[in-house]
Amino acid sequence: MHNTASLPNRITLIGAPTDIGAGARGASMGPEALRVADLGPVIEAQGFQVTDRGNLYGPANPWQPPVDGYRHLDEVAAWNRAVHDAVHEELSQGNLPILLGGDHCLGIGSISAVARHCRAAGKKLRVLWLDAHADFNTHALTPTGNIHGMPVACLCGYGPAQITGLSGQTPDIEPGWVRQIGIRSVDQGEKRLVHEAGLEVFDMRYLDEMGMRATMEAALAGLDADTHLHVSFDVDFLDPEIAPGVGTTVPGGPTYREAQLCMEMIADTGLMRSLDVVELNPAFDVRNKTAELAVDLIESLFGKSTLMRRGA
Ligand SMILES: [Mn+2]
Repeated sequence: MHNTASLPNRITLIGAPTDIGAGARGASMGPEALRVADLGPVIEAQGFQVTDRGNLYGPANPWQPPVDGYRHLDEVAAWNRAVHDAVHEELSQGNLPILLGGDHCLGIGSISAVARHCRAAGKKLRVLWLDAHADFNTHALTPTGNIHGMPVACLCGYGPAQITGLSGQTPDIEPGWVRQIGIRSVDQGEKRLVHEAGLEVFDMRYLDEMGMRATMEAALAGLDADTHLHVSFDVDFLDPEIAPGVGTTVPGGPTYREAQLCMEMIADTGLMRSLDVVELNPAFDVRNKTAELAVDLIESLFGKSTLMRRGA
């Protein structure tokens, strides 16, 4: 199946330059690093019309300790409201938004907007969460209070009022709509909640045993023309050997070839309608190579195939 022709022709880049939910500073420089690595032109070269609407604006990072298990909750909420509105606006116009993070707490704003859009349009939603971490912590479980470890929980209704139900309904999404891929670091209490909620997790053990192809076949099973596929790409999904420019590296992630296959199989569905690219941290990068790798993989998400295929 090679259906990329059915992707919307108009792509919008939305920068959200903040590290408000992270445990290290620097993801705020992510959007610019992706632009420097030529993200817009690379997608344009594949025949899409790309509009960069610049960066959203939000509160500075006060770098405070957690309060009641949350760091910077008010600031996180403000950033996510801004992201929600921007992403929802683009979807309403029929455009395919790419959120340039920023840390992964911004997935709350982005995916709540997608959920709201899908609810109104009567579309099914499938969320692919490419990440080293499950991001399913709560204030009671979190060892750090960093909200970038909580977005999936918040979207599924486990979180404070300011950052749950942004879509106009709590929970914003059902755990059964999510497929997590590449997971290899989950906190103890978080593990229990992941099982309780019934999240479908394809962890690195699964990937090792089954391979990327079978993993993606399982993660993409059951999609149809009425499904909106959202990809939330945390750059720490990738093995740190190839992607050092992230705040929370975990060894043992997908290789370059495995990551390419993952992206190509998503592209083959022709169903991706929104994308987050988060946690890129230029402060830890080496000559912008992680940003360049992310752009290379995004190019595959938009249909570049390394193999010559009939009709492609
Ligand atoms: Mn993440």
